Amino acid sequence: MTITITAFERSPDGGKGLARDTRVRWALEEVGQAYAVRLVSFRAMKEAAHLALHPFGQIPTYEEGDLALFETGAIVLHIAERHAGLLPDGANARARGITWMFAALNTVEPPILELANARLLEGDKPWSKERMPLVEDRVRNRLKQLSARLGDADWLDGAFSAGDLMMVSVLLRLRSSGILDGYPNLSAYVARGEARPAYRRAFAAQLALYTGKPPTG
Ligand code: GTB
Repeated sequence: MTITITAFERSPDGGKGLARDTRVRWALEEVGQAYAVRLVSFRAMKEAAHLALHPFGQIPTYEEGDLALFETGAIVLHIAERHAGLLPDGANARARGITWMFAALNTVEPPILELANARLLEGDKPWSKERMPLVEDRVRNRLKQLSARLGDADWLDGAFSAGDLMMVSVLLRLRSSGILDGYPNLSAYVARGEARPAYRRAFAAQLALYTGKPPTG
């Protein structure tokens, strides 16, 4: 059955892989599932046809036969449950992998998004300079905790899983801030994720859309 996802017709990052379709592409590449991409403009995202797929008018969405999903956590979990390669076989290890997906989305991503918003949307506010250290501290606090848990392991719980896919995707948003550099094991963890052939294919495919050059990954 054909899988179709949606992505930005014009990504604000010009293809740096930060838009959330990248994590869905990565998951599909990890499990070897082909997919089609439908590009959506910012205007079309808020129109009825897209809102029927995504009530909040965002990308990505995921369609497979008569199934339509939104929210990258739900989409990646769906892919991981239907195909081998993203979650271990044992019930407990599987539950732990899913726990890391939730941790990435519910505990680590929120302060990172707060920082991105503080910089991009609120940087010109008179109170921004005073607030910024607080926002950065919240990110550092999470990174310190995550770094302590990861230690010198390659992945968060044994073999690479959907939990790592989601955590690396979330951490990548920090790259331009330089904050990750203070946590060498997390920087190396992100680099390991990016070095995976499936990630490289996913990244190359989205980049090609915005540069017009064919994917090389
Ligand atoms: N919780 C949802 C999920 O995980 O699926 C969040 C989805 C979401 O935020 N989608 C964004 C969107 O559609 C794109 S990814 N935004 C348009 C809108 O809300 O109107 C967020 C994003 C966008 C651009 C960059 N960038 O260019 O750097 C990075 C991240």
